[in-house]
Amino acid sequence: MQDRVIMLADFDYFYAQCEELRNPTIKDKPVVVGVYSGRTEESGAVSTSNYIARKYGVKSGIPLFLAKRKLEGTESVFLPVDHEYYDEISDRIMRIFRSYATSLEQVSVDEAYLDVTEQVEGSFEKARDYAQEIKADVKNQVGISFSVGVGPNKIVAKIACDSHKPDGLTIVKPIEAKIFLESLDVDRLLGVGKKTSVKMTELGIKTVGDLAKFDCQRLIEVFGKVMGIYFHNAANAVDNEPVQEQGEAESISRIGTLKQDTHDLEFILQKTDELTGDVFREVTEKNLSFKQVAIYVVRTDLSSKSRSITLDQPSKDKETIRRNVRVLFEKFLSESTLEIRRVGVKVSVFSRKEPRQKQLSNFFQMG
Ligand code: DCP
Ligand code: CA
Ligand code: CA
Repeated sequence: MQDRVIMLADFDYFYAQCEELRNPTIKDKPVVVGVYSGRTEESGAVSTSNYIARKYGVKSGIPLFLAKRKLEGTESVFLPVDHEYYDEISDRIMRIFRSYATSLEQVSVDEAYLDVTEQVEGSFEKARDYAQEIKADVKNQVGISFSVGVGPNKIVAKIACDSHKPDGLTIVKPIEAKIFLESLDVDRLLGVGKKTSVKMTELGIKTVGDLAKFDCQRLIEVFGKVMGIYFHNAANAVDNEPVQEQGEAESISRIGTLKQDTHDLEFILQKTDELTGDVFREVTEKNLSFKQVAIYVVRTDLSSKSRSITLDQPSKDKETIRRNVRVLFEKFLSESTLEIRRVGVKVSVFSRKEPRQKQLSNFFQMG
């Protein structure tokens, strides 16, 4: 079998980078994006932060009050998460990725595997230029930077990507893959959680190299057949999992800013018609039927709301989206007098053509 060339792209400090994109004046300051739980002004947790804030020890998961304390005396900027906005940016980048790869597997809002074997004719030399080309294209079109790992399979690509951030590009050729993994702690491997890692320590396995040398039969006895074989192979940099689409998207949406803030239905519908056109094009491309139509609204005071309608029957039809968007806006405008700044159209609850394929990741629950 010809060696595959697999890329993992992971967007840099993603939520915070999106916020910098929307407001470049905050770029040189510590930026923290968090989920405010609402109980007190400062309760909640940090979702992520830019690299300036990270220098002060502010990272994902820590309490917001602690982040505030660490950044005391700086010109820090704290912002609430805006998932619709990040999803929209993520979708745009994923669409660009798709044009560069034979297959694309999106694993989260800010991460995707690309199989580019054909595009670079199996060459890891060409892969370097190719990755740089994709980075430049996304930077130009969207304005977001990301890190890339290139390897002969998904496991190696992922770890390669993690090894150099932000704006990294790390290439691990097939012949280097085993040595590249050897010195890492086992818990760097996907599927080695806390419990598994404790068990491995008991077995005297600390590094991926230890795991690679460990008797495979023993691994199967301890972790079961599926995971035992997976661990043995992964540690030896063997991974034949294909890069494959994770079923269909959960939803397809577009958001846009109105030319001026307004409360006028027809003015708003002009904009949503454009958005509906784009949503419909993607629905058609992917040959999907949807059962839910939703609108998203950002008002002048920056508060955001969404409303949805569930259809009786799955539909593939543009007119159905338009009609329901109109109904939703008529109702929404009659309930709220605030002017509207941004609007979005979303369809979701897709009928699947076939059931999702069982993924190896389904087994990771046991870790
Ligand atoms: N995220 C979150 N809560 C966490 C971890 C992550 O809400 N505990 C969100 C915010 C991140 C996004 O997921 O921007 C992607 O997570 P990553 O782990 O990839 O981290 P970042 O993209 O923020 O930073 P990095 O540059 O290290 O990839
Ligand atoms: Ca990231
Ligand atoms: Ca990520």
